[in-house]
Amino acid sequence: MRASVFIPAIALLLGLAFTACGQPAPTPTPIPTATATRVPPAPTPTATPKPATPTAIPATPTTAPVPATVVVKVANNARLGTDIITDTAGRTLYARDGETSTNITCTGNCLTNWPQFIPPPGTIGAGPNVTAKLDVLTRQDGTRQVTLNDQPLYYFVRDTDAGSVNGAGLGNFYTRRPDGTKIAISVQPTPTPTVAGGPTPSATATPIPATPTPTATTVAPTATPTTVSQAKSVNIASFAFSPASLTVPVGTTVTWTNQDSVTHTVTADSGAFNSVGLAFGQSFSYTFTTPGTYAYHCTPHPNMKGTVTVAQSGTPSSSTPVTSGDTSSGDGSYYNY
Ligand SMILES: [Cu+2]
Repeated sequence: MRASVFIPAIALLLGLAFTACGQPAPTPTPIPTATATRVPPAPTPTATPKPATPTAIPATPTTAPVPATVVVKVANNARLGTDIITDTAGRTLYARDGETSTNITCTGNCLTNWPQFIPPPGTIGAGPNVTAKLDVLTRQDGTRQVTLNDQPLYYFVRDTDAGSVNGAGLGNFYTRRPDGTKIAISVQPTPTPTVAGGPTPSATATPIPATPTPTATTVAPTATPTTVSQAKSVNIASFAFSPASLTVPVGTTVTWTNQDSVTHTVTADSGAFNSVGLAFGQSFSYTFTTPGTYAYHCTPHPNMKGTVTVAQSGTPSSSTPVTSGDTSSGDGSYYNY
C-alpha cells in the first residue's frame, strides 16, 4: 500500500520525515497550509485594566464551622418598657434569682409552670445586640437548656404570646436585659374582678410600681384604693411559715418559698389551694381574690400552720361569706415553681 499524498504534508507539518513506506518524501512544499492556521501571536493587549471587580467571594473558609442557630434575640417589651431577651419568636425568657448552671432549683413541678428553654441540636447563637454569653447546660435528667450568662432560661406557662411577661417577679423569676442582667420589674397577674363589668383582660397586668390608682369610683367616702395587685412573700424555713400570719388586701398574690432541704407543702385547710410538695428552693403562689381567712398547713408536718387573712378592699361588697374561697366565685389562681 502506498501512502496517501497528504501524509508528506502532515509529516512536514510535524517536522518529521516519514519515510517508513520507503518513498522519499520529496515534496518540499514550504508549509502550505500551516500558515493559514497560524494564530496571530500577539493578541494585542487591548485588555482593559479591569476596574476592581474582584469583590466576589469573601474568602469562604472551606473548613467553616456549622453556622450557629440563633435562639435568642432582643425585643422591646412594651409592658416592661425596656429591651428584654426573648426567643426568636419573641416569647419572653426568664431566669431565676440564684440559679446557675450548677445550681438549679427549678425541678419537678416547677418545670410545669416554667418550661426550660431547650436549644436545637448543634451550635447556638444570639441575634444582634445580645451581649450576654449563651451556652447550653445538661440537666441531671439528661435534657438540655439554654443558659444566659450561666443562668438557665425558662418560659412561663401563662405567657400566651410574644410580649407577655406574666411571669416577671413570680417565684423569683425575672426577665433579662440583652447583657444578661436582671430586670427587677415584677408583673403580677391582675386580680379578676376589679370594677363591675370591667373587661379586665387578664393579660394586661400593669407594671408593678404599685401606685394605688384610685379608680373613678371615688364616690365612697373612704378613699380606698381598689384592688391593686400586690405581692407578699412567705418563707418556709426551719419547719415554720414566716410570717405565719399575714393580712393582705384582695387581689394579693402570696408566694411561699421553701428554704428547707425537707419537702413541705402549703395546703389550705379548706382545700382552696394546695402546693403539693415543694422541694428546697421551690415556690408556690396563690392569688387571693375572695376575702376571708385562709388557714393552711403543711401536709407532712401538720404542726406547721399559717394563716392568710384577706381583707375587703374597695367598696364594701355586701355578703361575702368569710370562709374559704371556692372555685365558684372567681377564685384565685395558683402556680408552683
Ligand atoms: Cu412541712
